[in-house]
Amino acid sequence: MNDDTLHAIATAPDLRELQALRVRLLGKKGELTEGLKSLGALPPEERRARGAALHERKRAVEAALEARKAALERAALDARLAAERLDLTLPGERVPAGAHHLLTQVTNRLLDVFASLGYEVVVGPELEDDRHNFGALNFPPDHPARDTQDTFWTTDGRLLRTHTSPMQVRYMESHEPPFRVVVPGRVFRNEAVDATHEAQFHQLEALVVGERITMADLKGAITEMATALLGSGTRTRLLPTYFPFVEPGAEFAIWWQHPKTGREEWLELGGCGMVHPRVFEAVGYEGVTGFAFGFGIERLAMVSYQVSDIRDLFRGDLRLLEQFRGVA
Ligand code: FA5
Repeated sequence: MNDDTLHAIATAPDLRELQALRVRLLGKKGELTEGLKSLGALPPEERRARGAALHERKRAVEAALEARKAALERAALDARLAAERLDLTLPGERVPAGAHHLLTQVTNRLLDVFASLGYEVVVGPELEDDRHNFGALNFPPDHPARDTQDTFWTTDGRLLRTHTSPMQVRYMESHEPPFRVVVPGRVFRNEAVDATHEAQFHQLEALVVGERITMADLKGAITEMATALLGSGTRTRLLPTYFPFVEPGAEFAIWWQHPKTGREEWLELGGCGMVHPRVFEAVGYEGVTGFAFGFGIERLAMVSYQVSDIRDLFRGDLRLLEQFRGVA
């Protein structure tokens, strides 16, 4: 045995090799064990010297084995600690949270405004019948006003509502005045789709009925809404126009300063007017007056947030959705 043995121990690559060396040297039939066993056969003077040398050698081998074992175990532990290293200073993984669509945000903002003005929020069916969408709203059969609101029909004669106004009729059929209600919802039209027209979009409708409700109340309600949205001093404008279910009828606009361009301009929002006597007749109301107005939510959202193409609102493109997280 020579220092090659100690070198082999000191450089054993792993615990298995080290154990093999231990067996080869110190096992039952190991080199050193055999050497010690054979001492008995030696003459006494030689035995002492040889015995001392062998024991010395055995201690050296044992110490070398222990040292290498400790080194290999420490290296294994270090490798494991390095592999399992946990950096508690790293930022956590972000769980992406959803957000409301821009249209939902704008709608909720509007509903908050109307709730604060004392309006009840009601919703109605998107699949309507001719009577509620047209007939009771004073669109006679084959009247050209129907052409402005072409829509999709089911084979049983029902249709996808073209505006939220049918909820005026539904609400009045099942409630007694006085009341103020506001109706958000999706509507449909058979339109040639372009940057400002979709085949489905959203409207918000308001209806107020009671004794001696006047056009001044209508103008006041629109101004109150505009003020709540845009601040005090906001001006509103009504321009006469025709809708079969109101008389007089008007389109309304808000004078506002555009939030991005800073330009002051009229923002045309929708239609309004005093509820037509024929509509009251259709629902069996007498001795009351009322006003209604309705407008496109996409239009308000697009102008407010500079969305130039209405189709972008419905594409589900994350770039747009993320841009308008929590804005309204
Ligand atoms: C109506 O729908 C009436 N029901 C409004 C009304 C209510 C009048 C109560 C009187 C009393 P109009 O068809 O103009 O009116 O549509 C109202 C608004 O919906 C428009 O000003 C516009 O902002 C929006 N709109 C209409 N067509 C589309 C479309 N294809 N895509 C997106 N928005 C539209």
